[in-house]
Amino acid sequence: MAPILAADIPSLSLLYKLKKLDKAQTTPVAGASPRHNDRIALIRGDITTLAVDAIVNAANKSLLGGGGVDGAIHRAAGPGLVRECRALGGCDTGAAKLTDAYNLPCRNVIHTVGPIYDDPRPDRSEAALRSCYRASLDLAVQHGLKTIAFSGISTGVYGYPSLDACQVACDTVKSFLDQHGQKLDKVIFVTFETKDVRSYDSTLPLYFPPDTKTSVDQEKAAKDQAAEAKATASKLPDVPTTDPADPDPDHAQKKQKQNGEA
Ligand code: AR6
Repeated sequence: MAPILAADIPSLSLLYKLKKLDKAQTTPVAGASPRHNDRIALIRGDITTLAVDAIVNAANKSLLGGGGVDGAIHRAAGPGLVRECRALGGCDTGAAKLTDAYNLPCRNVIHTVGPIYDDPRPDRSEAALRSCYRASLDLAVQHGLKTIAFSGISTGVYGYPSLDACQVACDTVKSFLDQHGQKLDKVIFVTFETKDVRSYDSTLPLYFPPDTKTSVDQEKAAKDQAAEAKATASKLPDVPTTDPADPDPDHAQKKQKQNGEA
């Protein structure tokens, strides 16, 4: 499959314009605005096909590979990746480490270790998950990586409920962009399973709402255009309902003859 370039991954601004993403069904969170909508992007698919600066791997503490997205990344990268990971000495939950990408089309892989969801103490899981996003974004900026794609972290075998994890992801990325927005060109959320697609479709508009000013302007422009078209149409002559009379009666006969000859 041909790699997908960062520039070809639709931003939220575009998704709203194309009506591929609805505005929030409830009031957006406090402080939410459309200012990051050109920098946030959403795509459903296999993260290993993205030709971005960094993809973020939902790894385990060993960093030596596993199932899910971790397995897919190691398979696509080839054996060089696990060799480099062996030298890293593992990674703590909530932390992140950077490697080369080997056979992957991206430049680097950021490996982060999400929490195994702790049902009785969800606040602990939330703090660790927040830390994964924050540490990954920090690493990207430190290394001058401008486009970063996140798979779901902990939302597979680690059991973090998809909607809750999505809220943490959106909130942490929003706070980061509020502070360091200009240091990143694109933060891409990559969904894979339907549950995550639904979570992002309903949650993104709460943190990154559409630009209603633009929508109102666009609506006004469309109305103005329609009114202008109506006014122009009213000035046009009526469409004839009968054939025009031929000013040359011989011509009519000639035409009939020609048609008969043809
Ligand atoms: N591209 C994008 N997203 C994917 C892909 C893919 N190719 N494959 C799966 N996902 P998981 P975790 C999504 O289980 O819960 C591993 O064994 C998937 O739909 O990969 O953090 C590690 O070694 C889900 O939303 O990671 C660890 O031991 C998300 O990726 C453990 O699993 C994360 O699911 C980590 O568990």
